[in-house]
Amino acid sequence: MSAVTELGYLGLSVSDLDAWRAYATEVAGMECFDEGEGDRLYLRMDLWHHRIVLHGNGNDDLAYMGWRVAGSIEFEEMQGKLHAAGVPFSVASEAEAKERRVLGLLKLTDPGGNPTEIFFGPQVDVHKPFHPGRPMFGGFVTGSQGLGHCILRQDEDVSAAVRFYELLGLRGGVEYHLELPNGMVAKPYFMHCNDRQHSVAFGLGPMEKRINHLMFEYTELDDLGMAHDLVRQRKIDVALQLGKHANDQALTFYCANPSGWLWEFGWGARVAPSQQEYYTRDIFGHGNEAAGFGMDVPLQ
Ligand code: MBD
Ligand code: FE
Repeated sequence: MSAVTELGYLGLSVSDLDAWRAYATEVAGMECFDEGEGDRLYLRMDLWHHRIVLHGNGNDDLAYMGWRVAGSIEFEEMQGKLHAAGVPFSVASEAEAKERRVLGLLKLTDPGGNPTEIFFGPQVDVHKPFHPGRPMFGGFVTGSQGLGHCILRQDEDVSAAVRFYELLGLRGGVEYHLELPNGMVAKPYFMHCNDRQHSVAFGLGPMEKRINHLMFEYTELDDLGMAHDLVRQRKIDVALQLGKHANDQALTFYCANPSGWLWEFGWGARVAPSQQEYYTRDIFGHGNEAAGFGMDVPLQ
């Protein structure tokens, strides 16, 4: 049965392309380039043509996310699965696929209203070494684990989102019970499709934007440390301080990006365990700092 294999790319709508270029390169260390289109910048994290497109059209939110399937056979099978489940989708034109730098593409919407794409055959520029936007000790963890993970808005119906992502081929479950000050218990839901412990999660509560955060991971601890120094020097808002998550056991911190939502900078995640567990807090750290980013959950 066809299943997605990785979170392959993201499109972000942004209002300040210059601020984004500086943040993505000088702080995060991604490679940034444009191809003269005038309305967008590309961010590179490995040998792919890009992993992130910054569209300068002003929404400051997630524009779309791209889930990969292995090849054309799996792409056909996925269409059959979606059709049988009664999930509406449209197969993109050749021009649209070319715009995304993929061989085939379909578009649909997840139950939270998040624009979702399923593709195969990304353009990989193996002739063009990854050139980080600032000096880096290593690179980004991508490969078969995709570019990272996202926490998405699914405020209407988390179970509908679970069914949707299960249909795409992800698996997962509730991994935390977090007691909130108001006596309620948050039960966030984490889903994976490869060794990355989770590629998508939801159920942290109501969200203003489609996306709460994007997490990406450095191969070297020193690159996370350097990013942390740069974030502190530039006085960028830190929503969650350095800490280690119980589920993926990555050392991470969360800071504001120029669109006012969060990037989670990480290092050292473990691979997904094969059986479900749940936790009541993180291992250490992740103390709340800057408020207003939808991350006021008690992980300590
Ligand atoms: C994560 O990556 C995360 O963002 C939260 C809130 C909890 C566990 C792992
Ligand atoms: Fe996260």
